[in-house]
Amino acid sequence: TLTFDWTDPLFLNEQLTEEERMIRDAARGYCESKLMPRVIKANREESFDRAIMTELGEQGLLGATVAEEYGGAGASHVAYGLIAREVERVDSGYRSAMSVQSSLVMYPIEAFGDEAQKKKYLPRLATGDMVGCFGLTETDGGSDPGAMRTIAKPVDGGYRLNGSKMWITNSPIADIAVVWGKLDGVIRGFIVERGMDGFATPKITGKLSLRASVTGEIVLDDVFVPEENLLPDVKGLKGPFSCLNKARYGIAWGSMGAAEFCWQAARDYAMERIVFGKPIAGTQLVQKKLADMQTEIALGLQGALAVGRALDQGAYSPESISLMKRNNCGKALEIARIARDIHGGNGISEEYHVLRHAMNLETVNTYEGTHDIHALILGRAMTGIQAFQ
Ligand code: TGC
Ligand code: FAD
Repeated sequence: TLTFDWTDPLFLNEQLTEEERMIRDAARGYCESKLMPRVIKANREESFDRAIMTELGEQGLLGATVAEEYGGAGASHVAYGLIAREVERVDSGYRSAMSVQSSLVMYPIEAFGDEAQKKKYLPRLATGDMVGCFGLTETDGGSDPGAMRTIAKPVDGGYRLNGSKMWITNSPIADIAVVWGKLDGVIRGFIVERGMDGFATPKITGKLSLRASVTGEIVLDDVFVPEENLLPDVKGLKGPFSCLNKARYGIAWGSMGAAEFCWQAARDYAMERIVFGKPIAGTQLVQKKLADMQTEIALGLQGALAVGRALDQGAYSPESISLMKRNNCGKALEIARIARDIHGGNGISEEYHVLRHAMNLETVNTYEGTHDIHALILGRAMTGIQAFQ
């Protein structure tokens, strides 16, 4: 018989397999003991500790769904989502570093690369020995990646790449970049390696969000990329969008991890904080806010689980992913802001973490397709009318 647990009101725990629970608990242990103690300093100093990638690799948290023969964990999409939730419970920036490596770098190499590329890159990406980044967005409008200007020209033995990418997670520390550019007008993926002439990755500073993650540009100044670094098995926007499906799905879980942290912190704070002679947790307004948080999180997690189970059965539905990415990011941001409010003045202090989460979630609500872009994807699927242009 199931008994009511306010932290898990819709019995998520019971719906997981034994293996998924083990992966979740191991991830939680690592995140609490190793990531949480570093996050305040990292956020304050706007710095990302490269060693985290190696640690994530040691813990088996990179490329969770990638096949074991290439160094991945061969785990379920649900397990991947549970990892994202635990990492983002600490910080969305740490989850970014993990999900870019797993969904946006390892996944396209596994899905669209040839055997030599898989053998060369995947095992080292899985251990965190190598860091990757994903270059799709450009300065002139990230929402419309089809308008990209990066081009590849065929030359003897390979291609010359010219262009630039903006807002690229991990680029300043990346050893390789999966870069999307147009070859004869068709979007193709290229694996660009650190050290190739003309490849530079300046760091973007002054971010007020996702400060514990390193973000940069990618500058491609006539970079020669050999033929063997072209991803052979995909053409068109389907390439980058297939990667985004995986990453957006992970974000649907991850954002709920950040929301859970904020909700439980708000609940604990409200229990302790005495105002007008009683705990604020004993006021109707605060209880309603906590109940709203609990409800949205429980529903958001169930939705993410449903999409994960579908992905594990091979069902492929980008619109379901858009629905959950949009909903969970929007709800998490709202929850973080209200948790900040419940903390009163203390809520603006780094010590309480809730405003850091709220600031991070501003990015999470924007990258991988903004809240409104996902509404347009859903609107198009419902009406058959494209409202982007
Ligand atoms: P559209 O005409 O809709 O489609 C063009 C072609 O792509 C195919 N396609 C998909 N394939 C697989 N999965 C999906 N989700 C797909 N969506 C579209 C489609 O079938 C078509 O194929 P074909 O063969 O018919 O040509 O394209 P559009 O240009 O009208 O696109 C509009 C829109 C808004 C849907 C799209 O551009 C969009 O999603 N914009 C948002 C861009 C975005 O999400 N950027 C993310 C950058 S990466 C990032 O933010 C990483 S942060 C990570 C971190 O730090 O954690
Ligand atoms: P724009 O496309 O200019 O959008 C601006 C506003 O206009 C938004 O509110 C949008 O919803 C709205 N809008 C746009 N079109 C329409 C329309 N047709 N109708 C109604 N409203 C519309 N990209 C990568 O490729 N790789 C990465 O690793 C990566 N990491 C990132 C890390 C950080 C910290 C950040 C901030 C961004 C990252 N991005 C990355 C880029 C991210 O995906 C883009 O910022 C995002 O897709 C939005 O693009 P944009 O910033 O150009 O905004």
